[in-house]
Amino acid sequence: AETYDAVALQEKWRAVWDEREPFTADDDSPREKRYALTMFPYPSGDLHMGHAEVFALHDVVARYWRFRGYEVMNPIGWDSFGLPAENAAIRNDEHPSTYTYANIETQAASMRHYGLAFDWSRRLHTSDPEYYRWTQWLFTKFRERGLAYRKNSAVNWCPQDQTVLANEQVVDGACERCGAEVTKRELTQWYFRITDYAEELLSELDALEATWPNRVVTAQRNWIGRSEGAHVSFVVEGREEPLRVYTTRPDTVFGATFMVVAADAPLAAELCTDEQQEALEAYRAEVRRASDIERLATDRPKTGVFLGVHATNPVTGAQVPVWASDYVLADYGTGAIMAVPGQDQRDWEFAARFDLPVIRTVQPPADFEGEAFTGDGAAINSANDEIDLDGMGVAEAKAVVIPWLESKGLGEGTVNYRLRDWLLSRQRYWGVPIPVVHCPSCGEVDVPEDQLPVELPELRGADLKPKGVSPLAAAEDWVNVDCPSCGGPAKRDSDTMDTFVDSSWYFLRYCSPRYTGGPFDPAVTNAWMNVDLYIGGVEHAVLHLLYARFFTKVLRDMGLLETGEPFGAQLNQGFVINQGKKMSKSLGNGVNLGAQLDEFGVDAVRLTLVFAGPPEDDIDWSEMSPSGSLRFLQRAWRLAGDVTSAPGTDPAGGDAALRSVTHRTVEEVQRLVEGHKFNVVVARTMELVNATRKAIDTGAGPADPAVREAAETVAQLLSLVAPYVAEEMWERLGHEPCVAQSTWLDVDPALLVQASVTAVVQVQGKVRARLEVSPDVTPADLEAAALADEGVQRAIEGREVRKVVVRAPKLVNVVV
Ligand code: ANZ
Ligand code: ZN
Repeated sequence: AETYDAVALQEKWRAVWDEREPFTADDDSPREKRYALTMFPYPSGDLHMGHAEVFALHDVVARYWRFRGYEVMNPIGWDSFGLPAENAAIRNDEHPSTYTYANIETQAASMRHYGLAFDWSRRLHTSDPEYYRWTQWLFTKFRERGLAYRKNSAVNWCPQDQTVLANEQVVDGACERCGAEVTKRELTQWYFRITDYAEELLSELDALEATWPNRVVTAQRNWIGRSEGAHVSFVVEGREEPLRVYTTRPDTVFGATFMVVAADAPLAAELCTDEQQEALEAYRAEVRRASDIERLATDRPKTGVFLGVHATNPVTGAQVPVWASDYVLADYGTGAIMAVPGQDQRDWEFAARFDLPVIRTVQPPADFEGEAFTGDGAAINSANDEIDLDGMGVAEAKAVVIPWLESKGLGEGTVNYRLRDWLLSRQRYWGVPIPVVHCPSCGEVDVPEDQLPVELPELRGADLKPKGVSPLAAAEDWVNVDCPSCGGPAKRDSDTMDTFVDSSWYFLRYCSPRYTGGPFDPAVTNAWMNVDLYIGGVEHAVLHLLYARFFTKVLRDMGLLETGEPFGAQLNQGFVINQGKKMSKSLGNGVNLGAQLDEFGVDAVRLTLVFAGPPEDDIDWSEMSPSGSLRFLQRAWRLAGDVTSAPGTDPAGGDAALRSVTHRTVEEVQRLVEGHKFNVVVARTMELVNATRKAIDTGAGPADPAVREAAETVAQLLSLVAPYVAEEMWERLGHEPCVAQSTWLDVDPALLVQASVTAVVQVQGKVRARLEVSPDVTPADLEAAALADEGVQRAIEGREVRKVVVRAPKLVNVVV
């Protein structure tokens, strides 16, 4: 059979696309706008199979919307600052900028080769000064609004990358990027006050439930971690100010037999008696040496030190000792707890270790054999002269005790969030300089707007290896400046920003990428936003997606954006794996994308990835058949060569059965794409190819206008996944390029009704005829048609018909 040359096709059509740029979005178009966004890549190396998958899936949607008549913006850019690129550059003994921009060019060329429907006119790189100028501007605006501030505290420190990390970047006590165990350091750092938006970030997740993956919504809810409880005040001997604690279980206050303060909080030293200061200091030194992994390990024995003071339990009047320990966190709640060992396992273990009393305040079930009982049950030991909780369940006891504490001035109901402020300073070179000058007389001074960007100095030849202090601090010429306020000698802030700051607003910049009056043109951006579909990896469920939502809300409050939620719908693709395992260097099971493309062609690889299964599922490449995909594409392509009617032929009057298949396919594809069932779109396209082939070979014939209609539809459907061969088919069918800009078939509702079904007629259990009948044929009509059939008459051979069983419209059974 006739075949095409995939490589030759690719070269031919890439030249046409490069010249025509068919996917440039028009801001002023009267059409309804749709914004398709794929997470922009880090420029570390060339594209890999994972990129190939996500871009192939994403392209289906972008191209489909275009067919549906929307003005589609489908931009691309690079998240080009940051640790991965910087680390790779240092390993290769290159300047990060050389390495980064070379990789960007490689990836851009691969994307073009891969035939993606990107709008190249909107391309951006976050490491370009004209981009990060606005990242700096945003930082300054956040500072004006009190949303960026500097504070000293114990922070997460990656000893490998020699930089601080945000809480979001610490995964199970290890650095999200390099896997090293994270330790603590006391440092003065910049923070974004994301906690101001905790409630809104949480409550607006409800509306996203319908269109966001469940696991992302859940991960964000857990990360924000809202809990309801109370603040309770304990009087401390010899101290005017009470010790306040945050508790989610104020109902257990009768069982509070000791108190624990975070060892690394200043409060611990404040409360500590002179005699105990030395012991406290020794303990704090020990705590600082431990990593978070050790600190959080549940099987680790509890440690702590007595502070030498007692507090009064406000409901029992008992004198309870105050301790310091590292199992209480300095930056959560008030940094101090009332310990209730009867109901809290951590407190139980602490009490056991230091021999402190336990009073149960919830009755465990008779068969309970554990230590602390954390379940629901009747309150016990929980009464004094004024209040009696005994017998109440947890919820009821809470509802009674909170107003009582409030009426006595002993506490108040409150809401708490696990979410912490976002630590954004990084002690690394390859990032956005923080636009602040430190002046001995004026303090922290913003670099004025007209002096932005503060450009990152090149420092060619300098040692950029991480040393715990940003390499910028050693760049004397750069770091020493005149104070923008008083003109005196001052120093630039030498830290750079977390890369996640760069990616928190890039989707806004895409809307007006060359705008010079601000980070984006509000009018244009508001016309494009929200992003209608955001496709990317689930690893960003908390970090990037939470930060981007935060930025969007702040920009809305600044009056620059109308929307407070950036991403309408979201899809997380699965992984491409090999032989059941994640691809990795150590396993040697990596699949090289370039080699696959060379062997099977772009179209076949893309089709394979989309057809593999639901987009959320992992794809095991070893189970895929790109050569099978290529054979199918050849089959589809041959249809175009067989059609003999002229382009523009009116399909009305063509073969009704084939037309019905074509129209039903197009109608169903609408629902399939919107429902992200891209693999089924491919399956339906395959069915349409089969139906068309059958019509050409054994049915209406190649001249029938319905055959042209079907073949043209195949070309359009295929262009969603296999753009090169689709373009070639379109040309062979006598059309001008590009198929992606052609008009999608207008579905005729009259053709959606199935025109006919096949009824099988059996005589004595043997099939003797197949009749094409209307789906609504009456049993009587079907029986008459069956008995009138020649083949059936021959089988009856004049014998007497004893019985006719009719199951309209599919089956007739004749018994003689
Ligand atoms: C007494 C109590 C009794 C508690 C009980 C729990 C069970 P969430 O739900 O995460 O908000 N806590 C408060 N501040 C803390 C801190 N800085 N570091 C470590 N633990 C802290 O957890 C709130 C509960 O965690 C609080 O309620 C407190 O212990 C503890 F049967 O208070 B609870
Ligand atoms: Zn000054």
